[in-house]
Amino acid sequence: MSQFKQKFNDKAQPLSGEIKSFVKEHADFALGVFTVEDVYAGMKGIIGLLTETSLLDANEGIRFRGYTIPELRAKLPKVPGGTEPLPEGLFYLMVLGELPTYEDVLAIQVDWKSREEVPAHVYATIDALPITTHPMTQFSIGIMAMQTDSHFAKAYRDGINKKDYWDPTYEDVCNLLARLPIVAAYIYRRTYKNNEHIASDPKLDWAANFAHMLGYDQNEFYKLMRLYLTIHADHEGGNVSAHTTHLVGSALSDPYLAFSAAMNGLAGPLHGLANQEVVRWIFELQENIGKNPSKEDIADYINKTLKDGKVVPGYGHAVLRKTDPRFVAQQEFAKTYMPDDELVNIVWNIYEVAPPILESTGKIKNPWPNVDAHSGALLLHYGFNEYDFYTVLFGVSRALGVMASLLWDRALGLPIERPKSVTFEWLQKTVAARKGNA
Ligand code: HAX
Repeated sequence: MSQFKQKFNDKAQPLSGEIKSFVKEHADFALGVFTVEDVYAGMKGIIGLLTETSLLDANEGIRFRGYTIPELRAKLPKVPGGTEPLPEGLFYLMVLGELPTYEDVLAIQVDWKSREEVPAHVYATIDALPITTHPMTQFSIGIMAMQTDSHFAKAYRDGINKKDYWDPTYEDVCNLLARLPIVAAYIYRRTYKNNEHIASDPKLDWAANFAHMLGYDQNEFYKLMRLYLTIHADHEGGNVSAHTTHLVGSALSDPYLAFSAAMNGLAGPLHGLANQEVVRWIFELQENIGKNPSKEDIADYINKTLKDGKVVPGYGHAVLRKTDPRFVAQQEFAKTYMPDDELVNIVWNIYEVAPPILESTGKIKNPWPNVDAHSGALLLHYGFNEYDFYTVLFGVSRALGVMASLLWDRALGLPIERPKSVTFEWLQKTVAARKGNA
């Protein structure tokens, strides 16, 4: 057993017991009330999930195991002479709750390299799809095709004891993380680059190797990928992709089934697909108004978007109420490497113009940019212009957080998820009965 896997088990066993006694002792402690409005508001704000890997504050933004994004950029191990954190190190932190050394990260790299072999039928399954299939659909199907290798599914069929669920889950999680960049790069090269594929480079770290297999070998692009795959990894447990992983996994569906389902949620335009929608929206703006729109032009186009009953992609959030620190991290990267880039400057002008307009509607709770408002412009700077693919990059990163959480779900023995639903008639009758009694 690797040191990392052993360390996880050493932590998980006692914590599982500690949580059980905590829940027993404080079972009746109320954490909030919910209202009729909450029932119709997508359960926002209702505390009903346990996720150890990260915690989101509406004003401050995300903390991964207590660390903000600037802290992660400073404290997580980097390649020698590097400036951005290695996302494998974030996975270590999310799983174990402690910062890794560079050697710890190298050990994960070595382990994942040994798991890279993707079964041939996965490529054949993807190849059977029309080339015009959206990359997220190809990605989700590719993940499903890998499910034939699930250690968890096999162990369950063979009658595994529930206290050991975490072990085959660990194997699936590591295999999936090792293989995702390979499958994603395969889809990219198949769809946009004449089916000319690039082999994995055993000398490169996870993010740089992904960039390499996609066909982007500039050192600066490696840096961008390390940052990108770090900041998109996790956003506590209630967002659609994290929640879906947990929900599907709670039925003891294996990590492949759970993660593929999560990717179908990430592919929605109100969630991860927003990153491609932002670029599409800016290109439409340029087509309609001109290559270099003024701030007034941008304001007019935002107003038109709202009048047409559409959302302004990249703005708003279900939890955040301030500029997303993931937007800020990308802005800082752009200020360092591409301050004069035309599209980046449009993104920055939108940031100046959009919030007051969105706020003036009186209904949009968060007028500030989210992670997706900036990411496309950075990729375009390096010639990565196939924006339909951007959500796949997000998906590869998101796997780090949701797979770390799924591992904990199985180690803690979390139960099947089954919230209560009611009908409108039930609500009407319940409200009337309570009011009648008041
Ligand atoms: N443009 C226009 N209208 C917006 C808006 C935006 N950017 N953000 C919110 N609104 C609207 C909502 O559609 C809603 O309108 P109705 O009452 O007519 O239905 C109203 O304002 C209230 O919404 P809210 O409470 O402020 O926001 P929600 O929690 O319901 O939704 C969303 C949060 C992120 C889905 C929303 O802000 C949105 O659609 N943003 C644009 C799409 C986007 O950028 N998504 C990515 C979010 C981050 C993420 O998950 N990345 O993966």
